[in-house]
Parts: sequence; structure tokens; C-alpha cells
Amino acid sequence: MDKLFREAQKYIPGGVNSPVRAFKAVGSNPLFIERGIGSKVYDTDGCEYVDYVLSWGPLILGHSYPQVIKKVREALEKGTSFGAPTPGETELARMMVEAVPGIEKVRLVNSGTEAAMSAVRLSRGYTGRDKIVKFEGCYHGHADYLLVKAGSGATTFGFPNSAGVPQDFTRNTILIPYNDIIATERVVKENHREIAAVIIEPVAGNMGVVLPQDGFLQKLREITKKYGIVLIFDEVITGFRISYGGAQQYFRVIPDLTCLGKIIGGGLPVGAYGGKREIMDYLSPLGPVYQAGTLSGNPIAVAAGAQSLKLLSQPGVYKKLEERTRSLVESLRENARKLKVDMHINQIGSMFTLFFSSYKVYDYKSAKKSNEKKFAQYFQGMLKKGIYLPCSQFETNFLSLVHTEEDIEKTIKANYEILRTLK
Ligand code: KE4
Repeated sequence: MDKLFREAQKYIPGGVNSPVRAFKAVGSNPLFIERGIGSKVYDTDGCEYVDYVLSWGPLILGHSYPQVIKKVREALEKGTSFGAPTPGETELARMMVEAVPGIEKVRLVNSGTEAAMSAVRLSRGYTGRDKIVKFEGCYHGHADYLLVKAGSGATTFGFPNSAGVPQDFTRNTILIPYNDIIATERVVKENHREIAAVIIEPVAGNMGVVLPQDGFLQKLREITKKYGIVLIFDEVITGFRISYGGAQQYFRVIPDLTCLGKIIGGGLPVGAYGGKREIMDYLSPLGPVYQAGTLSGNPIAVAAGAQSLKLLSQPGVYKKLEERTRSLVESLRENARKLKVDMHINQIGSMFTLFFSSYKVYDYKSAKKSNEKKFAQYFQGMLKKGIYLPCSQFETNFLSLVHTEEDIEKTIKANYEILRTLK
């Protein structure tokens, strides 16, 4: 695979099309993946791995799920793109409107980044205000004014802000520590006349998994409603992940706008943003806020997404996912207790992160206290035992509906053996 990486680096910056894939944080060349089936991926040397990356979240049904592939094949037979409305887009939009409490209308785009930047522009157009509030460690894609103390790769590489973003572009972005409701109330009170939107990951997944503290989301909803500020839930990770209605259904806090991605495309490029009809109707061609996309609502991607949501809407799916993830995490906690390894695991639904830290992790600062060197050793040890984890401490592990008992047992056993070497 080193040959493949050298070849890739000749033509692609860093040899990767997204920085976090480069394995920089774990000190080796990345795997090149040949194929995926079920809960497994196979690298180009034919080695098999139990996959907890699942393409960074989309593959909640696992790789190459038969009914999804079948629908994609059927769609392909009819062509790949028309640049015109298709019935399939309406079907996927209807499913999201019916599933997600805060969505009355929705617009399809091609990525989570597009969803977040469009939701911010719409909020600014709707309110006539310029400022936005984001939280340290949250990642909402790579739009300039959102790359401020962002999470995910921006944290992994240690530059929470990006080069190339003029100071002027971020002067309207106010940054607050995650879970800090006092700071949030103070900032909103002082600036409410200028704040268009507050954007947040209702469960953070880009500093590793960080849960909202009790009452935080409810309070956020209260103060944004009080001042006519648009509350945007970035549910690109949590949407259709922690429940069929996402975090807003799980925590019963309804935002004004919601960003979606990952799972709604079933592994193909889809993003979406939706919310209250009166806000969404500000969008062109009805209203003055412009947003567009050549491949938005692409029929192949929409076919994969719609079939995925159909399968996820079956009763008991999320209960089963949560129970299996909880039982895996309990066993991993038990291993760390037995071996007296400093570790905190945050888990909700079928997403979790192991922090190599003796501290509880509830925001960006506490997440950064984690021992990244130990994480890298753990990652490499697990990889050697055929377990493929996200290659950064500040990402999320995902379980799929098709991870088997055998996968789970293998993971627990490998975890014990590697933790023992980390003491
Ligand atoms: P994309 O533009 O990568 O489709 O979505 C951006 C995005 C927006 N909002 C949230 C909450 C997200 O997690 C993401 C993207 N997530 C990262 C992984 N944490 C994508 C992986 C990558 O950058 O390669």
C-alpha cells in the first residue's frame, strides 16, 4: 500500500481527498480500501477489518447493503443526472419532513458543508442580521466563517482555524465553549440585535463524542426564541443516527433549521437543510436567498438515501443499535477498569468515543486533555488486530445494524490485549 500512497501523493495533496484520512494523527501511511461488505472493509492487500468508521457515519446499514445496492442499480438503469426535478427527490424530502420534528420543508444539496453554509446564509437573509454563534470544537464543514476553533480535522491537525480565511470573514462569528450556558446567555443578551443564528451539533461528534449537559439544549432553545434568533441544529452526524428523528426527537428540543447529511445519502453524496416553512420559503426561487447546485437531488444518491431511511424506519431499529452499542461500551469500560487505564468513554445511540484521559470530557478544552500519543498507539494496535477505528482522537466510532456478536467479541478482546500494552 505504500506504493499506492506514494502514487496518490504525486497527484493529490497529501495523497487524500479529505485531510483526516491521511492517518497523520496516528503516525503511519493510510490504508487503501479495496471494498466493503457488511461490517467489514478489506484493504488492497486483502486484509479484513471490522469497520467502526463506516465512512465517518453514513453507513449505519453497513457496506453494500443488498436492498440499497438494488435500488441504486435500478436508478442507474434510468440514467445518472437530469438537472430537473424527479419524483425520487420528493419522496426523500417527504421522508425527512415526516421523520424530523423541526422540518416542514427541506432543500437537498451535496454535502454537510453545503447544508451548514446554506442554513447560515438563509438565517442571515431571514433575520437581516449578520452575526452567528458557534461552539468550540463543533465542526460544520469548511465554509470560511465556520472554520473557527472547528472540530474534526481542524482539531486533529491542531490548527483550529484555517489559513486562507481573511480575518474579515470571521469577525461575524462568535465562539462559545460547548455546554457553557452562562457564556451563551451573556453573549446572546449582549449581541442579540446582531445575531442571525446559533449553530450547534446537538451532540458533538467532532471533538470526539461530547454530550449536551442536562438542560443545555432546552436553555439554548429558550434564549434563541426570546430574541428571534434562528437555532440551527447541525445533525449531519446525529440525524437518523441516534433516533429516526435525530437528536431533536431524542432530546425533544426543536430547532428552527436542521442540517442533515451522511446517512440520508446511504453512502452517496447528499446533504440537506430544512426547517420552518416561513424560513425555508425565503429561498430562491420563492424568496431572496440564493442557493443552487448542479447535482443537488441526484437521482442515484436519492435512491440510496430513500431506501436507507425506509429500512431505518422499521420498529425497533434504534433500540437494537443503542443496546448493542451500550453493551460494547460497558465491556470496554470494564477492560479499562480492570487494567487501571485512564479512559473515559462518551456514548449515545450507536456513536461513541474512547478518550485516553482521566477527566470527564464535556467540551473542547477537556477533550484536548486526552493523551493523543496513547490514542495513536491504541489505534495502531487495534488495526493490527483487524479493528479499523477513526484515525483521530477527535472523531466518532459508529456501530452499524450489521455488526455481529462475533465482531463485538473480537473488538472487546483486542481492546483488552492492546490496553494491557498501554499501561
Ligand atoms: P461534509 O461536507 O464533510 O459532507 O460534512 C461536513 C460536516 C458538517 N457537520 C458535521 C456535524 C460533520 O460531522 C461534518 C463532517 N464530518 C467529518 C467527520 N467528523 C467528515 C469527515 C471528513 O472531513 O473527511
